[in-house]
Amino acid sequence: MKIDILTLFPQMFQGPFSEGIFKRAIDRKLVQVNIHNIRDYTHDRHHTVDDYAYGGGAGMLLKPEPIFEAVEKVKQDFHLEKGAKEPPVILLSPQGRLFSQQIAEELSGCIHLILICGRYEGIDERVREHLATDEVSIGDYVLGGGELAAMVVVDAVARLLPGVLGSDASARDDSHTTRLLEYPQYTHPEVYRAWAVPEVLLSGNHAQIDKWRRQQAILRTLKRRPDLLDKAELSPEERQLVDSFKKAKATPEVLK
Ligand code: 6GU
Repeated sequence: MKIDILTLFPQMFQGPFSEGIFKRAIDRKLVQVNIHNIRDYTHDRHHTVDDYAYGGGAGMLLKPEPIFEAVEKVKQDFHLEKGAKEPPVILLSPQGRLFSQQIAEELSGCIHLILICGRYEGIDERVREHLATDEVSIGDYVLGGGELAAMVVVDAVARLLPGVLGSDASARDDSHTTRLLEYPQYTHPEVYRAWAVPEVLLSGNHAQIDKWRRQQAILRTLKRRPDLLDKAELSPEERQLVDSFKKAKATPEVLK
């Protein structure tokens, strides 16, 4: 997968892509990330990327021309290489659709992504209307710009690509892929400061362990993110268990 990111702050991307699984994925050419400085696509002497809003109001807006030209350039370069179809052009902004594991999975099927990081007080509406094919937000809070959001999106997408993680099982069993939160996990030592690992995990009985983990995942989701359970794939018995807990006004002991 090739990912082109348009930003006014290319330096911000130095860290995340040079460490850990990301660096390995890039080194192994499973993903190629190119950072483009929007300022490089200006033509005036002062390299102007922003300007006042028509109609007045505080704050500067990102101008459309450098952004259109940057997107057109990276599309053209890729097409010359591959003869590929139009890639998604994703504007990162607090007004976008809320990013989720489902969107990450959807995007992980693309061979080329173009991400535009918004900045300042906003962006000329024509970018949104005539250039971006999608607009994504990572949550209901306001960041200084789309850069950190772009890193979040790229991280979530890249780890779904074949071969990026050590084992495909680790991605498949994640919280949110199964639509349940993860069950509690323990490693050595067996007793730490008098806190023992749950006995069932030491039993060697894998059917029991699987059952316990599944139950813990459901209970934890019910306690922390009951909204997720509506969409989770539960067996009829599990669904009944959840419904009975939900109906009970008193908090069951297991949920405390
Ligand atoms: Cl994508 N951009 C900005 N500026 N703020 C955000 C966001 C994006 N997602 C959540 N907050």
